[in-house]
Formats: sequence, C-alpha cells, structure tokens
Amino acid sequence: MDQKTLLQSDPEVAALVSSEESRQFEKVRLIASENYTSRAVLEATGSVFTNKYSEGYAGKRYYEGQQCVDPLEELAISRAKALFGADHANVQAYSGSPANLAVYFATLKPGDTVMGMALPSGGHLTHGWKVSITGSFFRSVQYSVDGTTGLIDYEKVRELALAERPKLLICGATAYPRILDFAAFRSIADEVGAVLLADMAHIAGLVAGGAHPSPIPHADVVTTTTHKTLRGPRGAMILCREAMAKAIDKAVFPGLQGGPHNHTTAGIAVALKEASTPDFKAYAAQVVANAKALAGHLAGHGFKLVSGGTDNHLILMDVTPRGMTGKSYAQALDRAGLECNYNTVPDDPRKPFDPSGLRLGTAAVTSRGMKETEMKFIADCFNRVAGMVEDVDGLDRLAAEVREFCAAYPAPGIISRH
Ligand code: DSN
Repeated sequence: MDQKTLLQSDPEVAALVSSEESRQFEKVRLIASENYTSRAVLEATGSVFTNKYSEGYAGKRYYEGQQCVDPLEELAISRAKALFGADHANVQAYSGSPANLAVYFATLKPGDTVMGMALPSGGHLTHGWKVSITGSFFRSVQYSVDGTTGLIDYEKVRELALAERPKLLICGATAYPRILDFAAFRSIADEVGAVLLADMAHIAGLVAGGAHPSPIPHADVVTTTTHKTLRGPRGAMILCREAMAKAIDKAVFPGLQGGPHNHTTAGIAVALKEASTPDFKAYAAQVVANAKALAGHLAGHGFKLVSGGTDNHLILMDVTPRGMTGKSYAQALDRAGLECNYNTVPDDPRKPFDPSGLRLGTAAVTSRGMKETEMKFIADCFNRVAGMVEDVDGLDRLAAEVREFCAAYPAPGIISRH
C-alpha cells in the first residue's frame, strides 16, 4: 500500500508493515488458510468505512448516516447470494469463530448436544472441541477420521449420530485433504433430526470457482471465512435457507455482536465480485492442480501423505518417517523461506505443540501465478531442507535461492515489489 502518511506519522508501524510486505513477497507461503488479497480488496478494507457505526441491518439501523453503508452491505449480500446460490446471506460476522457461535446461538440452548469433527482429525476449535466455548457450554460429541485411511467414515459418523442424537451436526474442516460428502452429512442429519451446519471456510474459493462441490444445496446453514481460498479480507459470512434467515441475523446482531466492521464488508464485496469471474474459476482449478502436483512430488521424496494425496487445496503429511517432527521441520523450512504450519496427523502419538505432521496449502502460491512446474521446485526445496534441518548456513543459502525464485512471481496487493 502507499504508506507515505503512515511513514511520516508512525515510522515504527510503517517499518513493520513494510517488512511484512517484504516477508510475504520473498517467501513461498504455504499456510493452507492464508492467501494474498488484491490491491482493490486492500483499498476497500483500508477505507473510511472503518469510521462508521451501523448496528442493525439495512433500513433498520440504530445510528443515522447510513446512506453509503446500507447500499454497501446490500451489495455484499446480493453478491454472496448470487455467487453461492444461497437464499440468505449475513455478512456481519467478525470472523469464522463468531460466525459459528452465531449458528449455535440461533439453533441451540446451552447444554444441547452438538456433533462435529475432532480438532486432531482436522475439525475446528468451534466444532465442539473441549477447550472452546462450543465444547464447554454445549454437550459435545466428536467424530474422527479413520486412523489408517485418514478419511471420514460416514457410516461411523451415522452410528455416532444415531446414538447421541445431536441437535446440530457440523461438517467442514481445517485439515482434511479430500472432498467432503455433503449429501451424506445431509442424510445423517435428516435421520436424527439435526440442523446441518457446513463450515466451508477452507474451501469457499474452490466452491465459488466450481472446484469443490457446494454445501449450499445440502446444509441448512453454511459459514465461511472470507480470507482463505476465497481471497478476501479477514472476515466471515453466514449463508442459510430462508427459514433460518431471521434467527441467524438476530443471533449475529444483537445476539453476539455490536456494530459490523463496514470496512471489512467493503473488502468482502470486492472479493465476491472478483470471485465471480472466469479468471477466478481458472484460479480455483489451478489451486487444486497445484496441490495434486505438489503432493505427488512430496510423496516421491518419501513423505507420507495423510489419505495418500489430495482433492482440494490442502496437503497433510506425516514427516516422522523422514526422521523429523513437525515443529522442528516447520521451523527449518521457515528459515529457508518456505512457510507452513506443523499439524497433528490422525491418531498422532505426539502432542499438538510438536506433532508428527505438516499442513500445506496452495492458495497463496497459486495467486502468484505459480503452476505445476513451480510445485516441483517447492517439493525439491522441502527435500533439501529435510536433509539439513540443523544446518543454519545451508538453510540461509536456500532462503536466498527461494527469494530469487519468488522475485519472478508478482504477489497480488504488494505493489511496492513489482
Ligand atoms: N486458523 C484457521 C486455519 O489455519 O485453518 C482456521 O480458523
């Protein structure tokens, strides 16, 4: 961004912003939940809409001066509904966790039973994990992936649902590399009379671009963040059937939140316009093609891929067969200019703070125009780092190579380096 004013008024913050731009430009960013937003999204998110309070909804606000906010929010809502084919959209949730909590508030009473995928299997904290409010204010039962195949066993999910009769059944994941069978979850929810919540945060961009089946025809309510594969600002949306619209809106405001972050709504509106283009469709397809290519090359280097590969943007791999743990390897990779996060793998014998695995995603590198050929370079770098985890000089030399490699790929939004 143009930071002349910031530089003058607060050089310390300006320097950190500038360093972060360089860091994002010079690294191969493979954190599966991250991306690069466009310059247009950054400008909308950094706009004067941050100055405005707008508690309520269009036409029914508790503050005056909504001449621009009302049409902005209505524009974001209509773009969200059109892009995903939803009856209703709420674009006010601050992020993914509040969006999920709003669904709990709209559909449950404290102590009711919820059922989601366990965090170590690739679920999210807010899918009922014990340390989250969703696992302590509600009665939470959790399903897991099969420890051997790494896949969801839909028959086991069904059996657990029949035994526990959840009021809210949650599907969706943060570390599941395969297609989710939303129709199977629908049929389980129907059998036990549960509301079905699909959290599509990780795959929303793939759904928008037609590279992953949509949960919209199956789920009663769908939550998503807007900044992962969807490539918008940090924010969230809740999409639902008309029958749930009033309850969802009421749960978000006044149930859970005060004024919406209108600057975020502006960024979301821009991202939704971008996501409805043929270019974005091609992007979503390339994200998956890149993940498959990267997975193939990593397997060729002896890494053990959970489920044997990927259908989406995400790869989960057990690095212990190569004599490393997830944390030490992720730290060495970061030093060498390749950024990812350590992650548990199914039935991980190790603790989450130093687990057996790594999670990788191709959303950000694909936004820079990288394709299958570049995935081979990246996988080769992973192999080289595995051979020198403690060799800091070797890692620093590789980081210089990675910087040179990255320089050829423009990063959306980072115009200072173009
Ligand atoms: N923290 C996000 C992720 O990395 O998947 C989920 O909210």
